[in-house]
Amino acid sequence: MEKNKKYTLKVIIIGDPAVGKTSLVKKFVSGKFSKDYRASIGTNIFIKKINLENKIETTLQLWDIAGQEKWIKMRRPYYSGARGVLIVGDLTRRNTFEQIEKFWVPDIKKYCDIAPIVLLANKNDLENLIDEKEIKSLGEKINVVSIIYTSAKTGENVEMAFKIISEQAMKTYY
Ligand code: G3D
Ligand code: MG
Repeated sequence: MEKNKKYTLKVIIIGDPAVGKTSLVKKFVSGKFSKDYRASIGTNIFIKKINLENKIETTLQLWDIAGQEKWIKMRRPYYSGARGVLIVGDLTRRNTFEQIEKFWVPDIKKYCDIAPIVLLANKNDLENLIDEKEIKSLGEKINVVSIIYTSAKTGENVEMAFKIISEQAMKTYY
């Protein structure tokens, strides 16, 4: 960790279609973002400057899948170099949490094993159909650093979610 160096943190956001990945990213970067569409790998990359507690100038690079989540052919460049992973489930659809364990975590293990994971239980503004204990036990099983209930609609905990994954991602430099 060097004081004068500028850091770029690549953070990827994954999860089943329509869980709210793009909405969360857009809520967080609101207005100040520059968007970079990379058709070749089917992703949007959003950039935002952030201030972490250590005061080191840091650029957050958020990778969001643009298109069909499970289909993305270019998995390696998507995952490669990620220092943090946000996995999103939809509190109104149990299946989206089941898929985290069955599909998304094996993918992470394959391509970016060491990156810290934060689990987001999104759409907390709607009726919550999944028991808190189940989500907690999923989080323990897949070894997440944190579980956060969010709403991209109301903005609940959105800042906090990105702050936590950024702090965790920064630790991978230590
Ligand atoms: P994705 O990027 O994971 O595929 P999107 O998901 O961000 O495109 O969101 C899918 C739909 O869910 C969108 O609805 C979006 O507005 C809605 N959504 C996302 N997050 C929340 C949330 O926290 N609360 C509620 N109530 N809705 C949310 P539409 O109708 O535009 O397709
Ligand atoms: Mg999307």
